[in-house]
Amino acid sequence: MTWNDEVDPSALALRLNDARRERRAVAPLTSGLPGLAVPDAYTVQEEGIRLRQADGERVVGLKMGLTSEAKRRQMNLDSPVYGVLTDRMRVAAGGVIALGQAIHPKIEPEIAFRTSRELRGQVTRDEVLDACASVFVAMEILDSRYRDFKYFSLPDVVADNASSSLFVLGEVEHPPRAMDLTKLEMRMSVNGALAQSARSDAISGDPVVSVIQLCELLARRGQVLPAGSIVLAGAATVAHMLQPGDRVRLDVEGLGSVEVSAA
Ligand code: OOG
Repeated sequence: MTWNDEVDPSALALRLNDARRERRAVAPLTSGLPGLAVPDAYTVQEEGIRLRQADGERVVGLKMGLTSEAKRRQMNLDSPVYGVLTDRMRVAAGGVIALGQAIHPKIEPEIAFRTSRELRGQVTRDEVLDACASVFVAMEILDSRYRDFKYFSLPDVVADNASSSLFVLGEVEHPPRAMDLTKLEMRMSVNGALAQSARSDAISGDPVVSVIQLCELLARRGQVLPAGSIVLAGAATVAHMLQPGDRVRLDVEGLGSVEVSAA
């Protein structure tokens, strides 16, 4: 589609950024702009990140979304997307999430990587493992800026930074070749009761494949995965809607655990 003064990417990014800052849900962009395509939506996402950088936030990594069949079915969407993580989105392990700062937050069980070398374009599984210094347990807090957490197409979720809100990382980092990353049992409990569980191959068949896909998606935008990035590989299960008082814990076989509370 062609941008014009009425629907330029910065105006759309500003609309979503204001919604986030004011905790006010808005209509999906495609309800007014049915022609919005995925590449346009990434332009909106990039503009949105520029607004956050202008506000002093620093990019620390990327997140993959819709990498598991469970999530794709739940959201009725068919392909993986990425979003950007900033320093201000990080919650300390064991920390507290203030639900009043969000619109309708949900939490998901994840596996994360930290890169020590740049990755670009088409990469192999071995190249990803060589470029990742560590792998660890993580949870992502999603918070769509769209009304009722409802959007209807990939461009909507891409423009909204793949619904990302906050993330929490486990404190113990492991070498990525120390275990079979496709066979780890993941159990997320809320207030001591099991809420979601899956094996790590629910994430793209292999969480490393999420990183390969991320590099491909970035290459389409002429971008690379920088050294020193945190990468959230995508949720293994559907998300849990957070309620005040929730204490959420994720245990991943071989990787340890991480906890966060909601107030
Ligand atoms: C989209 C983001 C999904 C994941 O890990 O699958 C996601 C959404 O559910 O709104 O981050």
